[in-house]
Amino acid sequence: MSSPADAKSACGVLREAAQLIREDPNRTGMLLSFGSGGQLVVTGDMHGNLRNFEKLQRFCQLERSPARSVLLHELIHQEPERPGMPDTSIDLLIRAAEWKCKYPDNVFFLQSNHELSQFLRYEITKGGRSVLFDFERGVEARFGAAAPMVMEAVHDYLGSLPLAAKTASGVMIAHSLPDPLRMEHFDTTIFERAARAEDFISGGPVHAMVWGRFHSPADIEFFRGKLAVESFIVGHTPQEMGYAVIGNLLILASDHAHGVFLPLDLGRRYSMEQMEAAIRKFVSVE
Ligand SMILES: [Mn+2]
Repeated sequence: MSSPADAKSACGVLREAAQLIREDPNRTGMLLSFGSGGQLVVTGDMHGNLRNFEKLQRFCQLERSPARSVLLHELIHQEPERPGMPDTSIDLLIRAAEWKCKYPDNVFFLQSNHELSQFLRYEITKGGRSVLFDFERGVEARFGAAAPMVMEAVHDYLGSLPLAAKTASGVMIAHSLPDPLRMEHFDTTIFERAARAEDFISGGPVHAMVWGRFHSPADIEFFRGKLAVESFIVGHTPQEMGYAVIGNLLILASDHAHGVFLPLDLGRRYSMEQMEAAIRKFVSVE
């Protein structure tokens, strides 16, 4: 268990990160925008994977790469190694928040369904396991009596997250896309305005955008036209081999040994083939 001083410093970084995220100069409403300079390193779901996170930090070398940015999502809710083991993904969340505080102009985050569920306290069950309960149990294991205070700071962070990012070259990055049946009436004004309470719950655009699954190339074409973008990069759908390409949608996974990430040069346009060729495996990083 960590000391009360650790709990205090954890709360400090989570709250500072939340404030930086809310006041991000790259942000309008729920959308982050990236210009045409430098590189953006895009990841898929992380789910508490500290090993891949540390590799990402070594690859990014933000201490000497001011023109490189990195975009992360779905940091929390880890599959325990064995049934009954605690979920320790709070450690990754705090480490990532520290990275943001140290490099506020280079580290960015997006909302995801697991983080939104934790924020709303809507339980998700995975193979009969209550993931919110397991996460909170992990925070208790780490911080003991100070756990409720840490959970409040986690809550502040989770409520601060933007929904998507867009590059000047027309790539939209989000945790997922709305379910095909929700695409037609999806409220695209969410990308220009602040979110309201009803946007986060079922039927609202924040909820829809992080929970959708099963997109056909035709669905992706429809949504691409609706948002006037070239292509999408998402996470959310597990990818055993690290990634998948469906039409103009690239799905990345960063939460396991075959996980990947994608360094995108913001000054150039990519075909889907070029994007696929630029994918890096975590195993290739020392
Ligand atoms: Mn997800």
